[in-house]
Amino acid sequence: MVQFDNQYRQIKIKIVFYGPALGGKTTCLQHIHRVTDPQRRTKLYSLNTASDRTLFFDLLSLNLGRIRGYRLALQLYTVPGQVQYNATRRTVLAGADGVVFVADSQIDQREPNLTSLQNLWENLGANGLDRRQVPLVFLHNKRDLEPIQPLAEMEAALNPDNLPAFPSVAVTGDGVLEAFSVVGERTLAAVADKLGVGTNAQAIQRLQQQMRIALQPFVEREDVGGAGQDVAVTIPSEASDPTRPLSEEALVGEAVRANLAMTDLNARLDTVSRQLERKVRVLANISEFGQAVSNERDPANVLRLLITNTIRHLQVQGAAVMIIPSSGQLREAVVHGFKRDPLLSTADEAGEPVAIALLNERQPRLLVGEIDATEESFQLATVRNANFNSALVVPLTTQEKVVGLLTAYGDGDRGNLDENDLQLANVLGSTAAMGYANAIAWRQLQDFNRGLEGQVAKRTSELRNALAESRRLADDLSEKNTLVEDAYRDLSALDQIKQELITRLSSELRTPVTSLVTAAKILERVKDAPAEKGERFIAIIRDEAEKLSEIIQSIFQASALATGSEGPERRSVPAEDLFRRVIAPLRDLARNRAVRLHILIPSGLDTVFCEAESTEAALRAVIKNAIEFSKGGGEVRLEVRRLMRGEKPWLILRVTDTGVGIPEQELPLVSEAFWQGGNVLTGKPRGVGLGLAIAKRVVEHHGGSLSISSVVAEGTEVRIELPQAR
Ligand SMILES: Nc1nc2c(ncn2[C@@H]2O[C@H](COP(=O)(O)OP(=O)(O)OP(=O)(O)O)[C@@H](O)[C@H]2O)c(=O)[nH]1
Ligand SMILES: [Mg+2]
Repeated sequence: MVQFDNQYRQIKIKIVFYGPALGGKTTCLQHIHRVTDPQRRTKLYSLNTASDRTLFFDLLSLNLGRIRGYRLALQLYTVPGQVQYNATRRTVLAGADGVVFVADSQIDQREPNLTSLQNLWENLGANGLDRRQVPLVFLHNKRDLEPIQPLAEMEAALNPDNLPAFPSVAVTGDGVLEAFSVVGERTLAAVADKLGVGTNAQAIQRLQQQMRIALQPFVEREDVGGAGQDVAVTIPSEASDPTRPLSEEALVGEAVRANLAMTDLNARLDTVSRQLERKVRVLANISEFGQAVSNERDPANVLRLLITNTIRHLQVQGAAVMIIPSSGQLREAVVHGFKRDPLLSTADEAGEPVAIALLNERQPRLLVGEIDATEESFQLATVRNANFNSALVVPLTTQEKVVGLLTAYGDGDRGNLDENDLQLANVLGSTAAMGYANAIAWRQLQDFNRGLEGQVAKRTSELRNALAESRRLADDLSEKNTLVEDAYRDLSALDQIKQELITRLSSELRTPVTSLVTAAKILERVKDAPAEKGERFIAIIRDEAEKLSEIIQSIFQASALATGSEGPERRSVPAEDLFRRVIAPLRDLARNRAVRLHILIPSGLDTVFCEAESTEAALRAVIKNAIEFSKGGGEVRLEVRRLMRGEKPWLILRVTDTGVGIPEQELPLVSEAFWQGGNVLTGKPRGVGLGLAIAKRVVEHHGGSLSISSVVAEGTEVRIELPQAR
């Protein structure tokens, strides 16, 4: 009779190994225990006598996984075969869902086999079980011994209904699993309806498949249904009168029940210790997970760690980690068990993904139970439509900020996710959320640092460039400064020259103009005076006017030379004519000043290629200067000679005087415009001081040179060298 244990969410199916004493029942269970996956079975509980004869029963519980959220446990019992333990046999047989009859093949066991089978029918009846309803298979055991009954004989005696039967050798295990598989499958099929899978052939097959997996020898695998299972046994209570002394049979029954209860307790302890072991393992894994997550620098890896740990610890078939990127729209980052998360890909009535509504709740939630007409039911229906049975959602929150959502889905075989699973997922989720935020912050810090380094490098190079530029500007500035200073100096010099020019011009011009005006006034007044007196004044007027014209011409010449404007065209002038024209106007001046004039000009000088007028004026100015600065009775010499320099003829002129001479320190200034030796002269200076300066310019203009040497109080020599040809 299938037992539902709601407290522990277990379904227990009972299969009893029945048969004569020493037939090999316990040996069969030992074999099954040996070859099944340790993760799927409990210990083998045996209550034996000292000689290993079963006193009460043997019990082995096998875990077949989950069905409808219940753990399915296949419980294998043996009964004591010895005749005297009938009460015990009956108690153990109570609620059996399937039976394996272990017959002893030895010849001498013919009778005990039949007696035991008869006893089985009786005890089934006594427990209210219909022998035609309870699946039964036969094991003809000890086929390795001699002498044994032929199989056909045994079949004829024990199995007239031709139920499944197997020859076996329990000590080696031959035939045992085959028989057990068949009774297991038949039992599962018989109780399928009670298990809630109805007569659905596929569901039954899956159950049977589960059983085959449970029996698969020595296959180690992950614990898929939670380790260990309870071996709770419901003990049928016998109505008893506490005042009446117990019969022997009742006493045995009580003892069996007490032992069953003890075994049950042991099995539970076993389960609890397994669960504890599992919890410790999970805790260790979680701490390992926490460490891995906190060391992780890549946010994507944190999410991957979260999903693998969720699948591993929750034993779920589907899971997803969704995140809210900076764009704000929730999206899957990692998925397992499907292409798209069902809660994200299904929209609710408002047209929004179901996952968004769950995210906004900011609470871990279980989606499990029955579908009714509520909103939650819509979420559950989404889960069921995706072929899962239950689900959980955990918002990933760090520092009050939701960064994403973790979902996990369990299918029908896994059984419903529960509060424990939710708690575990929450721990994983919050740990991962923290690690995720850390990894992102670390990455931002990296980016920021990189940006900072780049900026520093950029600024440094900008500064370096600016520094170089400012240095260049400073150099430029100092160069310009020098230019400005030079220009300023030139300008001040020019300004000084200008001032001097104005002063000299006004004083130089004042004299002839005053003389002119005075002479003119006198002339006016003496209109009637004798004619010779008038002529004298007219002569004065003419002289002064000439001087004035000379001064003005000098100024023009100086200005022309200063501005570099072109003079008249050059031409070949006969040298002798040139000197004659230079000297002629000076003879009177020399005579008037009582200065002797010595002119030494050789014949055959040929021509000079020059601007006749300016050259004449220049030479005249030099000689005139010499005359004017000579004392009365002094002498001015002009010597001209011809000199060949290479192919080219040159004229060399020396003008010497016996004048006041020029102090050495003033010599360099002599040929500058406006310098005039007046300050060393006693008496009024003559001319505007342009004479020598203009002469020097004119000579240089013609490719020649003018130099001066002088001794104070002895005299001055001016030397002019002038190329004759072009
Ligand atoms: N040679 C041989 N010996 C077997 C075989 N099966 C069991 N035995 C032996 O038979 C003896 C009894 O086996 P158990 O398994 O204790 O028999 P049981 O049916 O549990 O007996 P009770 O508990 O007294 O009812 C043991 O010594 C086993 O080793 C078999 O197939 N061949
Ligand atoms: Mg036994």
